Amino acid sequence: MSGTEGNRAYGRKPFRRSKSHFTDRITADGRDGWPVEPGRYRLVVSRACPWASRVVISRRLLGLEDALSMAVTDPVQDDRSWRFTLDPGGRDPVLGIGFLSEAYDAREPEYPGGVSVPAIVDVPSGRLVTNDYQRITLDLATEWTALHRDGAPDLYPARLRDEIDEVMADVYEDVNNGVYRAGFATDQEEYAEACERLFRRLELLTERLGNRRYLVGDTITEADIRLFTTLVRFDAVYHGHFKCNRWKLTENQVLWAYVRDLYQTPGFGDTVDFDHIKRHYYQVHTGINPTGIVPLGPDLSGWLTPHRREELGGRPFGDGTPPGPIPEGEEVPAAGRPPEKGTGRGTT
Ligand SMILES: N[C@@H](CCC(=O)N[C@@H](CS)C(=O)NCC(=O)O)C(=O)O
Repeated sequence: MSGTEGNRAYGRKPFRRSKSHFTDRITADGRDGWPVEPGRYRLVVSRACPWASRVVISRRLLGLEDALSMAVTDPVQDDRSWRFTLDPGGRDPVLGIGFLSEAYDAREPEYPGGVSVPAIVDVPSGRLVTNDYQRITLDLATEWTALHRDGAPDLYPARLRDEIDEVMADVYEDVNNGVYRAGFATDQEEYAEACERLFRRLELLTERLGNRRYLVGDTITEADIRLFTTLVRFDAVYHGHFKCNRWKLTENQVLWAYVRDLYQTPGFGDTVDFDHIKRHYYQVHTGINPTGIVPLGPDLSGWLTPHRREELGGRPFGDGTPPGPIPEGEEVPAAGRPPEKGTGRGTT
């Protein structure tokens, strides 16, 4: 694929998110030909990407790190899209490829669509299985249960699914995708409409989260993961780069505390790389940031401050337990994390 999401979108047409093309599912019964199996598949992500980050968080919360290995791409694509330049020799050590597009081509030669993350690749054949970002996390929660860790939370409880789906649909339309519609708008009206809807929805979510710790029920669910991955990027990229600047998250007491609470919950913040996030958005979308300059701010030190959301009650993991430490080799480098107290490390 040539070009990138941002640059493709910077034309005369309104921003439209393309449908995921490969929608095979990896299931317990293997009905699409892809049974759940430990060690068989490789998850390919960019830590910059909010859709991929959902999967990174779910995989951690559910303790699937050993069962489903993970490849992290360079946050900055080139004209062949996502690449494994962070790995020795520029190749993913498990798949042996330099570009994610090779797995797409192995699945469908001359595949004409975009190469996107998250993607799951079948290791033995090197073929892409799915890039269906709306489905992958739901399947990790409901189809991969045999491989979940002891104490894994139920992220998509059957009795709450209708409510979770409803919340997620609004969050998707106005927030997850809303920031992109605002950022890649090509006329004033389109931008204003997306921006109005985004902030209207954020106000409604503020009301909802004012007296309850999580979006649905009293535990963390898929709905929180999906809202988190947009909110955690808000001040760093959406506020400036995408012009979603009616207010900053740090100016909204409720949402700022909500997102900090999640950030400080094992499995959330320990997957976030602010350095990858900023470099990807500001350097790749040259249509809306032609100089490619990456801003130095914002100051990240607030992410680790007390949030006091535990006073609202709630049981983050329900009857389960938090995940253990990040597996060796998957730690986010210091450049992508807020400065630890007393280190005097900078703001980026
Ligand atoms: N699969 C979806 C959603 C996933 C997605 O948009 N991922 C982005 C990164 S955040 C991506 O890989 N875009 C392709 C590109 O920028 O080249 C899509 O194609 O729109």
